[in-house]
Amino acid sequence: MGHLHPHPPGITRLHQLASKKKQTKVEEAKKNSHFLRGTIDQALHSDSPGFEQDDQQLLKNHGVYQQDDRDAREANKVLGGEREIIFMTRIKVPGGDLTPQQYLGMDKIAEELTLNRALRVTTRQNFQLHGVLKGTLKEAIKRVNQVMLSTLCGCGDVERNIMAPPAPFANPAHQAARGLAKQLSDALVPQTHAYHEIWLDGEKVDSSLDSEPLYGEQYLPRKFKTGIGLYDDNSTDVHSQDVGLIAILEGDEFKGVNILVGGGLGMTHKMEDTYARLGTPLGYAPAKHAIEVVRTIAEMFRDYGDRTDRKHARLKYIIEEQGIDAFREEFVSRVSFKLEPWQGNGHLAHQDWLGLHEQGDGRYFYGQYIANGRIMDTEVLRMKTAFRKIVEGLGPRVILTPNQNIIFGDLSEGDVEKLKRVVEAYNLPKVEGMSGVRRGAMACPALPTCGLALTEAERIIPEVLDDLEREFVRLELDEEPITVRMTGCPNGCARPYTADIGLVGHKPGHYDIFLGGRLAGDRLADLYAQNVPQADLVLVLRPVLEAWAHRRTPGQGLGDYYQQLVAHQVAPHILTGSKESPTRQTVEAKILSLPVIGPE
Ligand code: SRM
Ligand code: SF4
Repeated sequence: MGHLHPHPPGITRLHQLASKKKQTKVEEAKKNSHFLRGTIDQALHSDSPGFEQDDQQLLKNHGVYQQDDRDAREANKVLGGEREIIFMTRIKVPGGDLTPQQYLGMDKIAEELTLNRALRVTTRQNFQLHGVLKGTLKEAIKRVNQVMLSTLCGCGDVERNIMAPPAPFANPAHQAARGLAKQLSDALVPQTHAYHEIWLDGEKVDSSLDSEPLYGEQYLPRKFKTGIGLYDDNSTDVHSQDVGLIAILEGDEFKGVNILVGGGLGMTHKMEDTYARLGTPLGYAPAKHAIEVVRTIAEMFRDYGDRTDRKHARLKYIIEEQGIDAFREEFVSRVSFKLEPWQGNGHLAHQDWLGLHEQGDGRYFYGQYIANGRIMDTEVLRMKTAFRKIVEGLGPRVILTPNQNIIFGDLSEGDVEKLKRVVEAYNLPKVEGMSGVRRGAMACPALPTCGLALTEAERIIPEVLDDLEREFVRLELDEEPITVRMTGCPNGCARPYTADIGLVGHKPGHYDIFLGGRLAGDRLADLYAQNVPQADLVLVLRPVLEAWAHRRTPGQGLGDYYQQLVAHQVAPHILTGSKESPTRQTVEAKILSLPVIGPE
């Protein structure tokens, strides 16, 4: 650990925090864990319903979260029962790319080994299984590995799943940029034997023989995220990543990457020193150095991240507090190549890739909408069965998208016809006729599985979207492309702070409304209204929606229009002067006081 380079005099470099605080308990747990072993194996084979605190922390690095069914908490309390412990496992899928066999393997695992029989596509192109029981946790992970997938580093203080633009275009440059996700994933995976020993019955290795050249025995100070984007497809939200790589393609060649550092969205209510932040440009590197770029930044995070306070232990705080110049100096001193200036001045665009598209090799891909990424069968929609039929019948390439949807790729014209018939037969949601708000909506799981949720998100968003759709139809805005993202707490798992409308759980039944992000994902939203009851969300949004509908310039998106209001000092914080929930009267008064802003 601590491979710090000596600083030549006169050069600004990063410095370690001069904190006298002790390292956190999680750091202690990692340090004492013998490379992520802890007592996980013993606990797994014991009668205890769950794992001890330290093991719970270590388990995250194995892609496992101990949770409980929060719906059942009250009943269990009243009836004197214990919490019902269940496990979430996160399966890493670099770039979201799956073979048909992998998809079908995951479908079967979900069917046989989870309580809700569902697969969930996450906002980082992974799969999550919810409601795995302790008795079958090992079997679940074993079977995930049998289909050549892994849960290692699904969560925890390591490099998380590497995201990539999901569209499977045949162009070699595009393929190469997407392929980088898998290469990075392989290059940054931990070397410990613990995972194999515990879950795959691998040979027991003396932990003194283990070593982690990149991570060290304490691993990273916190999670670390990398996403690859393209100027014409920023669905991976590169600005919200610790490292965002914008791939520069020229003809058939993947030339290099513009590098953003220090993005991150998590924050905590009432803690102003926690905040969402967009990545800052670091420079440009030729594609052949992309792995070294990410590895070096991970090493710098390892060496300088704050191990005394987990809320402060993200790369974004290093960049914000010590400045990009110091960071760049240090980076340049560590890498083997010359960092070049940022290339070009391209603008990012958003894509959801829903519906049918040509791949460029005579074949097609089809993006299928999934509400909140939840692939399951219900009484009204047998989506999981339909997907199984498609994958069994057509053997397509399968790609999970950063918008929680799925792409079936490599389809011939005949396959497309068959796929369309399955879509019809199972009445799967189609983009034709789908409102903009629904199409661009995402919500995090929140209740009942997420232990950090303050409010509902995934379960309530259908109602919220119904309300919003009615309003958008009334204002003839229903075809507008827009992102609406909802989370059950301020951690930002559905990336609400870069959306046009972000709805963030504040206290049960109440949400903060953020406005002013946009589809491109390159601008942070502002807090517009605080602590709004769910039933009043549309009412509180109405003044801005009405003004946008009637007074915007042609084609101007909601986020852009809102920023115009901000520039004219009409907003921000129309309603945030008071800590109280806004009442109907205050909202109506604001509507009346809102000045007319004409087109620029
Ligand atoms: Fe997240 C924690 C779900 C993407 C920021 N996130 C959690 C946990 C594991 C709750 C916990 O720690 O106990 C949630 C599990 C709930 C459940 O029942 O499934 C959870 N996060 C998710 C997912 C499943 C949301 C989704 O709708 O898909 C996403 C899984 C991604 C993946 O497959 O790896 C997910 N989380 C994100 C993102 C978006 C992204 O990465 O693009 C963010 C914001 C970006 C960032 O990291 O800044 C995000 N999650 C957080 C945070 C805040 C971190 C911080 O810096 O403060 C937490 C809390 C924590 O880590 O302590 C968190
Ligand atoms: Fe849980 Fe909050 Fe993330 Fe939603 S945003 S999944 S409530 S941590």
